[in-house]
Amino acid sequence: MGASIIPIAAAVRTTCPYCGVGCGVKATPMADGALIEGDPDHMASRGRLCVKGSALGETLGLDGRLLRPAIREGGHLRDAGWDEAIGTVASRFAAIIAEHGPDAVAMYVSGQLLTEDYYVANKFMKGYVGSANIDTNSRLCMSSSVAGHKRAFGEDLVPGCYEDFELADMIVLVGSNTAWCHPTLFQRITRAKELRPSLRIVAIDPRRTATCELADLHLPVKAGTDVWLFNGLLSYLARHGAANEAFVAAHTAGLDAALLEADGCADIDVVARTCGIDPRKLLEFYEAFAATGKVVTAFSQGVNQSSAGTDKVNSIINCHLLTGRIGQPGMGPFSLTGQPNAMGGREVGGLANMLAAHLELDQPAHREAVRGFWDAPRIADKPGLKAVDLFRAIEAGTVKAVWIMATNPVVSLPDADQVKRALARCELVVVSDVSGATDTAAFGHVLLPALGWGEKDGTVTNSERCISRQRGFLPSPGEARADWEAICQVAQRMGFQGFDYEGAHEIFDEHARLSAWKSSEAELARAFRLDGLVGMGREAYDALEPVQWPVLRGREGTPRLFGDGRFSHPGGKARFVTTAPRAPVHKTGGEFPLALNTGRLRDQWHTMTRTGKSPRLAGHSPEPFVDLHPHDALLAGVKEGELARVSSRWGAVVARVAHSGGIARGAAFVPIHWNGQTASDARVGAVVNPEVDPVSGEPEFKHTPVRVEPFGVAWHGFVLSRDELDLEAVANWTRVCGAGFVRYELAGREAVTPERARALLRATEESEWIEYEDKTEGMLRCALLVDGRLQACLFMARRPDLPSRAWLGSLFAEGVLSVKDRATLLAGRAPAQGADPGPTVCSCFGVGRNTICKAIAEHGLTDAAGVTACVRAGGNCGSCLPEIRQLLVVVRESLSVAH
Ligand SMILES: Nc1nc2c(c(=O)[nH]1)N[C@H]1C(S)=C(S)[C@@H](COP(=O)(O)OP(=O)(O)OC[C@H]3O[C@@H](n4cnc5c(=O)[nH]c(N)nc54)[C@H](O)[C@@H]3O)O[C@H]1N2
Ligand SMILES: Nc1nc2c(c(=O)[nH]1)N[C@H]1C(S)=C(S)[C@@H](COP(=O)(O)OP(=O)(O)OC[C@H]3O[C@@H](n4cnc5c(=O)[nH]c(N)nc54)[C@H](O)[C@@H]3O)O[C@H]1N2
Ligand code: SF4
Ligand SMILES: [Mo]
Repeated sequence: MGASIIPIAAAVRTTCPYCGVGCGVKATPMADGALIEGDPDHMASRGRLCVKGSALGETLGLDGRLLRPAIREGGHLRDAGWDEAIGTVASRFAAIIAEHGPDAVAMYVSGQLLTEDYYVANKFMKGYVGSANIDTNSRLCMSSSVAGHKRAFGEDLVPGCYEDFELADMIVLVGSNTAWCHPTLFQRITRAKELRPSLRIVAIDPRRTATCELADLHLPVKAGTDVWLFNGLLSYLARHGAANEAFVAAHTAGLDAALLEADGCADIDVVARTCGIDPRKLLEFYEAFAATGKVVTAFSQGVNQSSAGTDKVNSIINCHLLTGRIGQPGMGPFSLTGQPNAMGGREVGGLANMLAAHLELDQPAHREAVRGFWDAPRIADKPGLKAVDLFRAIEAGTVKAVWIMATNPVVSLPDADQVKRALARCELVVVSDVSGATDTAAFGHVLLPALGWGEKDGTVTNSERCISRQRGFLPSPGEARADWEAICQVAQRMGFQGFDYEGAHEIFDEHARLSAWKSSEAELARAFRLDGLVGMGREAYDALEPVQWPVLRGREGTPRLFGDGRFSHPGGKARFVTTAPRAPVHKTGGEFPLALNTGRLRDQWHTMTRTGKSPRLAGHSPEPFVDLHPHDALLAGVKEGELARVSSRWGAVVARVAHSGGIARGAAFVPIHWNGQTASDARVGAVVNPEVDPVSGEPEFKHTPVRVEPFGVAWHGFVLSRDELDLEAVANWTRVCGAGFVRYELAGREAVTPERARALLRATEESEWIEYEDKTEGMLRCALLVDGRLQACLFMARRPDLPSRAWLGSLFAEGVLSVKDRATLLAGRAPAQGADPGPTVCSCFGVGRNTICKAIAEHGLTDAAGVTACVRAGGNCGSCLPEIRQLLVVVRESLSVAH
């Protein structure tokens, strides 16, 4: 979609750069972009793409891209050549290391790097600089699962594969909004349930999310209480004859202690009360789990991002070990990875407490093996600083230089204002990014332009251990280079050997060889092995088909692990981990009565540097919001549709109050995507507490005590404008892109006069200005036309009930406005306009909520297929189908009330 129809080159098979499902993409370069389709031959997705994947073509433009290296001097950035930029990084790193030792420098990298980038970053830091001060945003994401797997299995291994979701008789989704965050996998689950309605789905999430629409049972667990719930389950299973005694005896250790602890949760009523769940529903879940052999328990950030995250993971795995439900088709614990290459990062040892190729930093034999393989001058011999501690050390001045690559910590770390303070103090901040204007780049002393998706080449590994190629299909823009090249050049300039690769294929080959290195020695045995991928030249690498590791012989992959009951701990047994339940560290109450939960929206990716470029994606949730229970809103004195300030001990944001109906009393939810570039006050990381899990170091992103209060303003408004505007002087703004315009939502205290409006919209003598002002109503509406075309318009009023942005937005696609359109421009409605379509539900076809509800009511539609047939919504990528199902319920309920 979006591109012209004449291909200029053959289609290239690649992998989506967003979530850990790792869908295959077929990209056909076009004169003005690329045609993006699903790859029917990719095992992870079989042709499916969600709305973010299908909108990739809209994100490839070069606007906003960082295209040449830059160096900050006297507070100002100036262009620099690569040679100078590399020289600066290398010499300053070397000088700091010489004076203060290797631990005075650090890298902070990302699960969005390719495996090859990640591999050299890790080799550079741990083998050559000689410090393990390299951590990654996976610390914020998967580290609790990594730690949980290691404790249970002896190695960081995800046992199952996506097919298991189709083979299961029950799928338990814990702390995972799968419908929005792993959409094509969710579609596979949906399809499996359509074919086999007996497939039971349980969702365990404090919010009623779109995922819950598919669930037979939703347990609205109180945030942070999952360990009680799963300890209760373990105890129930043991007491009701559900244990697989033969499996437990032959293949596990540690049950007695774990069970002794779990028996503390034997009373279902007590657990139900602690977790805030109806005891009958809890029992229903326990009974179903006990009675069903094929169970997959999939979990994500509601589990990982907790000060008890690692225990949550192990409390889940314990239940699978007790029942022996692991390693066989249709069953097992399943950690859903977030980023496209979260898994690849774990393979190369991107975390500060790992080595490489699943070898351990704290084992001298492992260290010596890796050092020997790299022929490195030294090897880090103690764990480095984990993300949150790393930025504390930067603020304290013990770490003096940091190289940040493919992540935006000023937005995504907890206590994010602390990150600003740290970077402002740091002697040398190097930022490698595709985007020039990020909150983090604003602190960079050296900016290095990276090749982005569609330009770079390498591999990624998805949630089911499937390694697949990302292939370039676009020319390298400006002077951008692959991240691995930038690292290798700095390494070489610092005099390090072993960084002269011909291409990504050589790095991959080294990575594969390291996985096999000395693996026959008992002390160095590990399951992560790529022996079969060793020795691929460029051609074979370029042709590599998706394959699941371990790859031992030939190109044969391994869909499942542990089928033989052998685990990676010495002795081959899995371990039960004793998990004592504990509540989140910071309690709600007093000044901060609500528990703030943060997470994702369907159509945005993290800090929006890429999805933010797509008008199609912007329509679904155009503004930051705080979702509250109406009762809490009442207590806080805030109203739906108005602005509220959400504050904690650490910081504050401003967001519009919403009542999704899916949130419990005592809780609040704010999405994570807005940042300093897209809103004046909506960087929610600033509010989030910096508490971490003691084992994994993963932050408690899902639970911060907050207060909500009215954010008083004198007026609300919006501006649509072809050009970006400077609205900083206005009290509060947020921004999204539209098709041919930028949309600003505004609110302020000081009234805007028509003169001020003219200045804000940049009216000139030549342009045409129309305005309507009603001072008694506090209303101002104006439009700026240039050569008869709409250039910008501004609408403001005392209350936030302003005209729909949809019709006004559509005028930017027009040339000279018709007389009729001009006449009703300031009414904000089309001359003969039907109803307002409402907020976008189906982003592919731009179908709004009101249109869908109307169709359901008028045509008596009863299922999503009927809605698609009637108004097209849901007919392309299917990402909106869960919401369409929600609307079917809502409309039917309202109709039955009416009758
Ligand atoms: N659209 C979209 N998709 C994405 C991403 C994106 O930015 N946008 N990012 C990707 C990445 S990196 C990641 S890590 C994944 C994350 O994928 P998910 O983990 O599915 O997403 P989140 O919205 O962070 O949180 C999941 C759910 O956990 C619930 N939760 C909160 N606290 C608790 C708790 O104590 N217990 C339980 N059981 N649940 C709780 C929240 O209410 C939320 O609905 O998504 C990936 N996919
Ligand atoms: N409050 C709260 N905070 C959270 C979370 C939460 O649930 N709640 N979730 C956490 C999780 S799970 C995650 S994964 C993080 C994500 O947080 P971040 O990693 O900070 O988010 P992104 O916006 O994905 O940042 C990626 C950056 O890399 C750039 N980039 C893209 N491609 C490339 C490339 O090829 N090379 C280089 N060098 N740069 C590139 C992008 O422009 C962007 O600036 O957020 C975490 N923060
Ligand atoms: S589900 Fe969507 S975001 Fe995730 S990999 Fe597939 S297309 Fe990309
Ligand atoms: Mo993540």
